[in-house]
Amino acid sequence: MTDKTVHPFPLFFDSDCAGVHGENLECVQPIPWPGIDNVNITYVKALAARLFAASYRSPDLLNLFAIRKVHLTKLLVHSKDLFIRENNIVDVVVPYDGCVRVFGDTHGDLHSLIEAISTAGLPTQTNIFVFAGDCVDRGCWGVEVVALILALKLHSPSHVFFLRGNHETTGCTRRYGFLDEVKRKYDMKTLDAFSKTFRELPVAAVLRSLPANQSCTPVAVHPAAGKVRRRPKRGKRKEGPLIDSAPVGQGWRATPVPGEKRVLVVHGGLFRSWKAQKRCVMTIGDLVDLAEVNRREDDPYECLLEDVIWSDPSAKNEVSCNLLRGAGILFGSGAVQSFFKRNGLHGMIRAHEGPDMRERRKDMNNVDNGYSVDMELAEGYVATVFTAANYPPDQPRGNRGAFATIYGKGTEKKQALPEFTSFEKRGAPRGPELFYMPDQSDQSATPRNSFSK
Ligand SMILES: [Mn+2]
Repeated sequence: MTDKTVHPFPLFFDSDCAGVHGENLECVQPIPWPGIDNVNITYVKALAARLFAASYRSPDLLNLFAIRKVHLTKLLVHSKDLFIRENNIVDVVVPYDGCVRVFGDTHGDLHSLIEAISTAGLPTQTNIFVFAGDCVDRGCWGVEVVALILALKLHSPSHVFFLRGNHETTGCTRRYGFLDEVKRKYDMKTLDAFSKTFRELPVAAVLRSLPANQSCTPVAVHPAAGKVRRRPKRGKRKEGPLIDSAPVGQGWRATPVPGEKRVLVVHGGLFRSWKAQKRCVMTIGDLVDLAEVNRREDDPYECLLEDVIWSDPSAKNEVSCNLLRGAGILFGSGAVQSFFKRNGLHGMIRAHEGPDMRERRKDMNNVDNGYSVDMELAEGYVATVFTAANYPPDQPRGNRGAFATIYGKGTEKKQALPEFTSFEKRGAPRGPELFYMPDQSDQSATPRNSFSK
């Protein structure tokens, strides 16, 4: 970081924006809001440069020198308008001559995210991005990570997708640091804007590799998608307005096209059916169930929505409660085989488990390289991808971060498994630890870092 002429991330920092190396932050002015119609790649790069520079300084300076509160709110509100229009399951056609990149948990690790995107290339119509959730909490730069992803989404709505993880919820953000981060950098009103955007995030993507060149087929988004009818449910529930479901096939295609390969992307994994109203019933649901549920909850703590963001694969061939998490289920290969057959799937890429979690699950592969192939079955595979390198920040395990790539059928890449790209973290501030502590006492979480207020 001493050489001011060569930046470690030239893809992002080819602009002549002052302060891209962190040392020159005093030169940086907060980026002006370009207007919703002018969120172009120049703007995204200039924003990334400021966020990167600000990561070397006190969190208090983010609002002053990188991105003003009113501007951050614009990103949140405008992207929320896009997410509202997306179905629970977004339909992603893998570009025939291109690819889809799937990114796992980043947990406020801005530098792993920048490293990953620098390797993957910027999103285009032949380089589609799917973020599989858990962008906030624990790391110190959750605001920055989300701001960058939302800027990419606004720049390229049909080529960037952001799925909800279990940390994009009110409960987790209160306990695992994001609340304290946003309070420190902005205020509670801004946190509220984050929460309102998070509750609109879709929860799954189906990546479809088509046998013929249909790469330019736009992803259909129905105006009512995301505002689907709530299933009747016992007990007291806050009822939102009832809006007719988006027709199946608009926004999500239930029936596979002959010859296509379909890969499901979710944060956690398989989920129980709505029929399993009682928690002891372990009936696995189908994509149709997931497509029809009302996902707009601050804290999804009901079978189906909770499971999809909390569940983990298991080496045991059964479905059981996920006692380690206290939420979601553990699903074995039998459930996966049946689920894949019923839903015409050939694979599942999920995130959710970093090196610390896998340390506690000795019968599963480690994720030291940022990924793990958890199941290889005749019907398809289950893989885990984790993008934050050297995680968790308070007790780093030295792991590499990674993302997964699914190539289109015109690229002559083997399709049996995704391609995984691992990387070391570079360009991160050095020195004392930089992280937020889980709130395990009456005291609220505080950043344990070298910045003093
Ligand atoms: Mn998670």
